[in-house]
Amino acid sequence: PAAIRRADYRPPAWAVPDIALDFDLDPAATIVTARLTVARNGVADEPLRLDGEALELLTVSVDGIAIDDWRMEGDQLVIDLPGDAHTIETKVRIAPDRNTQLMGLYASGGNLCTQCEAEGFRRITFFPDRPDVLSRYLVRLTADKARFPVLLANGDPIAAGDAGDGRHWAEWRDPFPKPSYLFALVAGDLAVNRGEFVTRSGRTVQLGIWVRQADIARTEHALHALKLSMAWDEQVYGREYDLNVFNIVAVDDFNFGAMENKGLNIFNSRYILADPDTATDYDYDAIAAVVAHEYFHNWSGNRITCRDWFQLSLKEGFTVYRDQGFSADQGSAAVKRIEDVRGLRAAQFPEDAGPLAHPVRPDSYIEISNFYTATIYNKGAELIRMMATILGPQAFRAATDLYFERFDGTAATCEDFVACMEEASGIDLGQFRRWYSQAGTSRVAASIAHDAGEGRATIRLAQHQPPTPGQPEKAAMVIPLKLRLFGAETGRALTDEQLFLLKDPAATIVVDDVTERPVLSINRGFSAPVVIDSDRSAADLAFLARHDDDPFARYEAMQQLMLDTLVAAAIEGRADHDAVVDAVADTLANPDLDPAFVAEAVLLPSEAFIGDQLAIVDPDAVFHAREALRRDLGKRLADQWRSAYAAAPDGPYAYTPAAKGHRRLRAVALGYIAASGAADAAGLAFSLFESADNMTDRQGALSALANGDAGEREAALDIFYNRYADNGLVLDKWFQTQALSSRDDTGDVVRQLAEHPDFTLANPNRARSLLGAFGANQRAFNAADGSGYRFLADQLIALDKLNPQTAAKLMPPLGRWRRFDPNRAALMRAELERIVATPGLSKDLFEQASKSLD
Ligand code: HT7
Ligand code: ZN
Repeated sequence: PAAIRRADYRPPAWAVPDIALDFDLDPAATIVTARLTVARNGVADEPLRLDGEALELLTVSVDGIAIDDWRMEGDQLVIDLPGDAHTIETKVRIAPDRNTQLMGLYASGGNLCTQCEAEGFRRITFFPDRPDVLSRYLVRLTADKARFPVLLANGDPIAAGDAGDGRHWAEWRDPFPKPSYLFALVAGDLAVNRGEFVTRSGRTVQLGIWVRQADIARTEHALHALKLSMAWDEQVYGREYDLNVFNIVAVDDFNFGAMENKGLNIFNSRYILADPDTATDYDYDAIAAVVAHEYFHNWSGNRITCRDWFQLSLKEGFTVYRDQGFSADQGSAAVKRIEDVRGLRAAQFPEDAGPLAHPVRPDSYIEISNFYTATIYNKGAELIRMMATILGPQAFRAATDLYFERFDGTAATCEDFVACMEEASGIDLGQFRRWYSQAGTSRVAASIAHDAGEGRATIRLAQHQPPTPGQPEKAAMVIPLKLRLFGAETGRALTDEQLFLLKDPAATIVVDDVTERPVLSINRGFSAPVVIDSDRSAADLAFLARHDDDPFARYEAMQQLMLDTLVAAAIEGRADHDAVVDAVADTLANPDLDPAFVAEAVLLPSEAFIGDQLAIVDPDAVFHAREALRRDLGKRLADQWRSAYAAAPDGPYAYTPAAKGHRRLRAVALGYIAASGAADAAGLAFSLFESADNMTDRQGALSALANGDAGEREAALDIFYNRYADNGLVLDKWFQTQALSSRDDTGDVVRQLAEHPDFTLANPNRARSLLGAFGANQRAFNAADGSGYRFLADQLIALDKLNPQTAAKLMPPLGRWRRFDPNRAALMRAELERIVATPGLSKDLFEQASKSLD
């Protein structure tokens, strides 16, 4: 398959100012009639080209007259048109119930719904399916009234009626011109939880969360989050909602988290449905974040969209930054930052260091669905955060105001966004633009020297840009680093916090009046998404873990201390745990710290992150080093873990920041008690499992049991399964918990679970719960005999036939062969070669697998 290049962008030859769509809905055979008004866009002689995929074309007419001199060029319907403005009508037949890719119009749980981003609209009707063609949509839906009593589309409802023969119809109009990827419809038997929001200018918006009747009681949290999001966007960004209705529909079969279709968001049900019995605190947080994210897209994505898919981070990076700000404002901003950085390191850093590394604004792709990545989303958000840091809050807000005002109603570029940042602040971001074009995670070497006689500290910084595929050489970046010095003897701050912009390959900062040995606190708040290589001793890291006033820097010092200890243990088998044990003990004993922060700070880095620090990953050595430290911490701090476990106040479940923090710390403490090998650990976990009134505690207990081999393990897994057998989202947790287990037999268990009657590749959540979790289980997946690789490749080949997007998203663990020993590397490569050689492979999986072999 051919690559599409950013440099080849050309404006569309034809505009489509208006489209009227008529759907005669039937799961087996839906007829779609599309009437497009088309207008030549300045370029003479260009025929009209309409994208289409898997469509059965029935008729074509131009200006009301049927024609047959159209032609197909690949997947494009090409029509030569004499004039500059015409009306084109096409009629096609599609089969939603055979659509297993879940792109275009498809069936889920007996209902019909759509997913059009990025290129799904072409699977519904012929259209210039590119984000820079903006149209006003008028949509008429007709369907069987008993089977599909609810008919929804974008915009506002304008009319509805009876169509006879047990059928009915509804019309919706969206007054805001939008690209085809934001089109949506839903037809189904759905119940609604309704609400209202009064905007700051006094308009009342009707809100609706649509789910199957049995789930209606689990929609309150999402509705509440939606109202909070609408108010937050008004207060923080001055953005008001613009239609009279805002609907959200939850579906069980969905390739992603959710979709921001104008006025009709469609969600994976896991990001809507919650009650204390079935959803963890993590789920509650994720629901609020995704509801906010999709809502915020109404401005950053819908009112201003992307010129082309290379600009995807324009909407996604900015919107992630916005949803991170929203979540930070709902609870502990420090804990939120820690969670976000942990997520970036788990998903984006490995991407940047591997064969699929790409810039935040890529230069080419084969299949755009493969570029909905942590780099576009999360690193993209870090770029916005760095600009906000460099500009300061007032100039940043002025810049976003300018951006929203200037580009409203248009399809814009990342460059347009950066230019607004520059114009509103007067700050030159010329060098900063490299963050958009250069892939890879920058590294900064940092050291500090102290001349006690002169009272002078000298900080030396040097940046390094590692090579990535297609980018062997790179230029220096501008790296915003927040710095502060602390006195090793007194523990007091020696300087204010300073923002230093590292622009050159190397720089020196001299600080005078430093009268005691300074300890360097650097990249505070994770001000830049880089790796800091510093030679700080264990004692200095422990010092910062105790004294730094920036909570992120404090957490970071603790993590670095743990990481240094674990890397030394994995490489040399040396196990000097004292500094870590002391620092964890101190943190647990500090009454001034928020339990939610403590829970994060005392958690060991993941096996994968430890592996990322090694030249060649030895999964068994990493696992054993980490387990040994966990056991030691569990044993040596036994009393403190027991106190932390018991400290959570009793009482019914409440979703408040304080209660969440206590539950988190309880789960972490339970993990350490279990790791210590205490005789009563399984009993403790089982009794929490049985007595808990909420899923957070219950799942925490189940995970602790799932890692061990006490008799309670099987009992808990059975009870859990039987209790939630008819709740797909909770069953996903049952599969996932077993696939993440640290037991020796996890590979076998996962292979058996793939044969379980409840396992299916047809549902993306279920596929991800087993295969995604297994791919993330470093030791189990990387079994030396290659059984994990073979299993995943078999599953991906089978999944590719049903749902190529989901298969391609689950492939990256197989592409990490360069990071492993020659034996594992050869086994992984053999599976990648087998995938690439599979007849009929999708371009989604082909792109991922072939690039991973290079
Ligand atoms: N903008 C949405 C992306 C999305 C998507 C992409 C590819 C295939 C299916 C998809 N469903 C949703 C989600 C978001 O970032 O808000
Ligand atoms: Zn998004």
